[in-house]
Amino acid sequence: MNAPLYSLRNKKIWVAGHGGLVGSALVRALEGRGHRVLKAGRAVLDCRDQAAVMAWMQANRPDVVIVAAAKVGGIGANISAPAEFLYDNLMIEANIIHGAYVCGVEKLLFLGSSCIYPKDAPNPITPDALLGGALEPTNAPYALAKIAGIELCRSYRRQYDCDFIAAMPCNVYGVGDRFDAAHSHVIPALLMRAHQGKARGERIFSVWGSGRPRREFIYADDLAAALLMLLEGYSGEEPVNIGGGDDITIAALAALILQAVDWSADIVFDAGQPDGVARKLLDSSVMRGMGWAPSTPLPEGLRRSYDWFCRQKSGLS
Ligand code: GFB
Repeated sequence: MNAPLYSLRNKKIWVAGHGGLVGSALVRALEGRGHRVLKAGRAVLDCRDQAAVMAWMQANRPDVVIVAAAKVGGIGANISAPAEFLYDNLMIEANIIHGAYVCGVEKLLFLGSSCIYPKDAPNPITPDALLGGALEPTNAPYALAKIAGIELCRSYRRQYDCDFIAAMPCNVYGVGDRFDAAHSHVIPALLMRAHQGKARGERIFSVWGSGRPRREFIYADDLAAALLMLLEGYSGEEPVNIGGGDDITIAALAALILQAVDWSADIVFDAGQPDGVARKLLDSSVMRGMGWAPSTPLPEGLRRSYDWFCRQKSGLS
């Protein structure tokens, strides 16, 4: 193996947002490799508060920062709270990225989302599609905040030579996800709804929208492995796409969810709910070129996520 561009060995690594879906997967990956991880829960540090972020960073002096802290949610959450999706994310990323510059952080990785790309971008989507057209309206505030984060990384790199990079994952799911019928992303929302429908002995599985949109998914631990590879092997101003490699329709996903939950029901589409963007398959050739590939097939990832959800519900973990 080639020597890494940047080694994480003996570095103090702050995972901002360590309790979230991606943050907790990063902590598992980093601690599994023996790295020292700094954590600051929400009760300790509100990342929207510039003075608090600066004081915490100056006191703790991380060498490496991963910006996994964000206000996130599914299509319903984005539609119902556009102000927070824009404001919270702008504040979090501006405070942490500027703080990293002031504190002389050696390497910073900012996490965005595939929804930064125009809604009509040709698939698979390459980073040069950025800002080439109108955004998907259901998540434009979130997307604009994430585009600002990419531009912050790029600008501090250009002006101050900071080694700040940005990664754009597709839809993430897995252990540690937020299960909430109205606000979650599609996988936790449907797993939860199927779980409840089965428990109540129902025969109808209600799924939002037409079932025709296609989505690309990545298991959180596969994403964490890719992110560590990027930290050690990538330095550049272009955001790096990270996707599972193929996409499926929401209708096909719903059928997989029924299998994962072992529930026999008829899938009924609720046309009163939004579809969002029709398709957003990423071109992940940079990651593939670095030798990364996801290792968790979707049915397996769904089973693991559902097992975790059931254990949480029964208070076992
Ligand atoms: O996961 P999701 O909310 O995110 O929805 P987006 C994906 C697709 O699943 C949409 C359909 O076509 C939904 O209509 N869907 C079906 C459902 N049933 C459900 C359900 O019960 N709950 C949910 N949530 N969806 C988000 C963005 O877009 O993707 C965020 O809003 C972020 O900003 C995230 O970028 C990755 O892929 O549509």
